[in-house]
Amino acid sequence: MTQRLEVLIPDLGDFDEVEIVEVLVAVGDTVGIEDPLVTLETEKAAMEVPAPAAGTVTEISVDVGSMVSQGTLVLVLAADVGKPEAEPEPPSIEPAPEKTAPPERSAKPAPANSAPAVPVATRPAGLPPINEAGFSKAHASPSVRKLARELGVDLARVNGTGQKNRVMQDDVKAFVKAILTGQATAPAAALPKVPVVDFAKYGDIELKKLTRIQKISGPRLHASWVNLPHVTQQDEADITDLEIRRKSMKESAATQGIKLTPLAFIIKACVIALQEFPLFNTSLSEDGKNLVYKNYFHIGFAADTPQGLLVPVIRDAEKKNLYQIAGELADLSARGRDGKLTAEEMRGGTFTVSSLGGIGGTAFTPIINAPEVAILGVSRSAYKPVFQDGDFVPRLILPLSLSYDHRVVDGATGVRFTTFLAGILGNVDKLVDV
Ligand code: CAO
Repeated sequence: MTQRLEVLIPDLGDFDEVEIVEVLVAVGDTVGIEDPLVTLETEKAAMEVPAPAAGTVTEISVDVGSMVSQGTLVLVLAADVGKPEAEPEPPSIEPAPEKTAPPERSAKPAPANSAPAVPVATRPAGLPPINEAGFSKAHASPSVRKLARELGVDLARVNGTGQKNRVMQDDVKAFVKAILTGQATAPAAALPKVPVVDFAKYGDIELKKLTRIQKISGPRLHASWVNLPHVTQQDEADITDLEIRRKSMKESAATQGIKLTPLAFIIKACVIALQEFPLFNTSLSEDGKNLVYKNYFHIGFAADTPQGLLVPVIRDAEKKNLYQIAGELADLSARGRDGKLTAEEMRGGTFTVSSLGGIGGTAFTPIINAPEVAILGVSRSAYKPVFQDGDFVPRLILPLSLSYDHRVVDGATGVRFTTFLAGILGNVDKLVDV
């Protein structure tokens, strides 16, 4: 049985009017209780409005860019009734994963229907610090979040015993007890801090705000760097023949409005290599006990935009030919530069390519787009003398830098992958035919 449920913007505390920066659902989507519906952004923080009940979205009344205030209708749910989830709670606003400012938001008394931010006053010794991004993503009700805040517990580290692994009050208490009684060890201590320097003491300075994208991508890059043991395998591919073929195809591609750059060939080659080495298209499960093999190839590519680094995703790249891939590359990167990509167009990637070849460089260490397990970095191709049949001949050499998660891929497999990839790039017929 369903019931019409209007989801309204709750009390915004310090703010009268805020902007909707993301609409995370579409009409027809099924949502679970507390699934995020929209993201709001204030000068201080991004916040999500979660679903107050499980159900199906039947109407959406806001768009990206809409200014909203308390009581504005966000959307209408056909809410499932009759099978209530554990611990029903009133609607609340949760800080969005990428931004954290709960202590600031708690400057005023928390509104009745929002999850109040509670400063950590009594963190028991030995508890690891809270990772805000993980905390806000954890599956728990506002009252459990409040308890975790009070106790200084990082919800992301607590095993949930509720429905769909929802973290319950008893789970939080058991977590603290286990650490206090020595039954569980606290994870590694916080990272040592870099020194804080008063730069103004040494000369004139100016402050420039990070862009929204920089604020989101910075912590994600950092999380990958500190959580995933990176190894970067350097290699080279001979793309002399590929480049001759690309140039011969460039004009006919241009008549279809397509700019055929080396990157389309590289992405195509990566898909073939991933099909041969599916390990590189996996992710570690959250508990680290399983590998998730994905039978689809959604290839992300790093795009340099005025707002910062974006990673749009080419979906089902294995089903697309070179022209289709090149067309999507151009479309996604142009819209990325204009700030017109949707969040959905940057999700679900299984492997990423970061090409700096249009700019320069000879090698670099790309950071894995976790939870993916590998990323290919590409630098600028250059003619080099290669010894062939007793002579040095000029060949166009493309530098490849493959970073992989060493928990998943070992060194021998890493170099087998780049060797295979270089072979594919060296055999252009394999790329053009498929
Ligand atoms: N070697 C030599 N030349 C290359 C090359 C390579 N590896 N890759 C591209 N080029 C050439 C192209 O052929 C093109 O030349 P022409 O105009 O003469 O044909 C020129 O460089 C510019 O290419 P492009 O940048 O417009 O197109 P692309 O498909 O190579 O790249 C995109 C598209 C979106 C990936 C790129 O614009 C970009 O943003 N790159 C930066 C990615 C980045 O920041 N990565 C780092 C992330 S942190 O790890």
